[in-house]
Amino acid sequence: MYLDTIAAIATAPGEGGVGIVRLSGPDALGAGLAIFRAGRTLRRLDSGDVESHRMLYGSIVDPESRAVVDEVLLVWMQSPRSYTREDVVEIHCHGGHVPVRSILNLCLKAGARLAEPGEFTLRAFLNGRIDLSQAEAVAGVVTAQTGRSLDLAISELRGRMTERLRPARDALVETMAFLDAAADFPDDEIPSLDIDAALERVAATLGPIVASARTGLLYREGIQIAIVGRPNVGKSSLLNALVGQERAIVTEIAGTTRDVVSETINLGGIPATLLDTAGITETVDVVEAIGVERSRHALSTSALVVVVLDGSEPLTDGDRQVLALIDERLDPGSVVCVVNKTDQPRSLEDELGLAHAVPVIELSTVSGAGLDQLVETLHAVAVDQSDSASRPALVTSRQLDALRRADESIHSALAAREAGVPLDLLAVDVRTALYAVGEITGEHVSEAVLDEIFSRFCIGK
Ligand SMILES: Nc1nc2c(ncn2[C@@H]2O[C@H](COP(=O)(O)OP(=O)(O)OP(=O)(O)O)[C@@H](O)[C@H]2O)c(=O)[nH]1
Ligand SMILES: [Mg+2]
Repeated sequence: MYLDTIAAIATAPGEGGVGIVRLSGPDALGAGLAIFRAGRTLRRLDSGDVESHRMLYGSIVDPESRAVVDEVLLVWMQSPRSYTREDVVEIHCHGGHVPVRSILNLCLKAGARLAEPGEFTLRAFLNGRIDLSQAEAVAGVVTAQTGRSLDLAISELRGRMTERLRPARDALVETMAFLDAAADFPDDEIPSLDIDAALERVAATLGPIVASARTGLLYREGIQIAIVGRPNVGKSSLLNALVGQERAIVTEIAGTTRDVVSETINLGGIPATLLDTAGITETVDVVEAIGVERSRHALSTSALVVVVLDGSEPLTDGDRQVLALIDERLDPGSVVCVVNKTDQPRSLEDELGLAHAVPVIELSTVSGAGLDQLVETLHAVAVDQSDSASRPALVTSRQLDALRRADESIHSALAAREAGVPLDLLAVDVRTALYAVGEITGEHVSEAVLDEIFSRFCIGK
């Protein structure tokens, strides 16, 4: 347990119905009571007067000036039955910048120290109340961008990932123990272990988790989708139609969009960042040329690309250039083709001459026909890309990285078994896998990684 007591504003900045100042540590109650006066008579309380997990009505009073700062509710949550497992005091005051700030200042004067970002959650982790994947899920709950992300974050908060990893972890620990014993006491009789079966068990547990983690990452961190095409095909109109407001400028002049315009939408629960780009064309205009360069960059860095064609005109050289770019640099699973302006008579050829089959959606940004189908297709392609039909597991990229390493090490161990590699060499892979699994649950994790994780939290969480 830590010896100092921390304090922070737990609610979001700005005005709200209530604001909460939170204290955690051995002196949380002492500091809280130093500035709290109970009831309408402003009676000073001793710690003996206070019951855990019970709301008290009263006021916060500045001990120096005796001025009443705000009318509040105070609750003490006695260790270990609290968020951090330490003594926690929460002061619920009127929401608004001034009361919460003043109360926080009084807490600091009463002996508490301002909390670092994520420090409450860090203490919950270090005191063993939650594991690391749960701590990261707290950040996921706080920063969830769609309702679906929030659902996933909450189930992760209940410790689903650690639970799912347990069979793999147990089998790895068992195998490691066996390998260590075999190395240390080569001549002794040690209980034998079916190593292959144990390794298979690990692989069978990790495989589906890695797959569902990829989908989870999609729901949590979202996907970037570039809208590309030659000038004037209706890229900006498409962005506006998908966003539902006039975000980008639309005119009948080719070359209207000069810079990348981005906007995030909720794509069936996936936070999707749409990039409207400048029409790709050969140009001598300096500004336009920079815009085209940015379009190419967006095209190459986005996970998904929507190529827009104008259905009311035959294919132009400009279209062919764009289609060639698509053909050369992206895997076919990441492209959706849009034939726009279906409210006009069709002049575009049926045969687009793409090297790979890609979904083609006909729509009109003017009438709105076909837009729903595009949204469905984009969602399906995005999920398909992460190649998992199972329920997504919410992970951070750090966790996904550790999962992948564990998975790779196990497959390398299985291959080594098949090749008849000696047992002591196998230990390297097994240890790597065990370590990687421990990085997710927080059993093996360096101080630097912890700092990195918790610094991403807001103060007060
Ligand atoms: N009839 C019809 N016109 C459309 C449709 N979508 C866009 N347009 C028109 O096509 C023209 C170009 O639209 P934009 O959205 O600016 O095209 P863009 O691809 O962003 O063009 P640049 O920014 O120049 O590359 C405008 O006059 C739009 O009104 C559609 O579905 N039907
Ligand atoms: Mg445009």
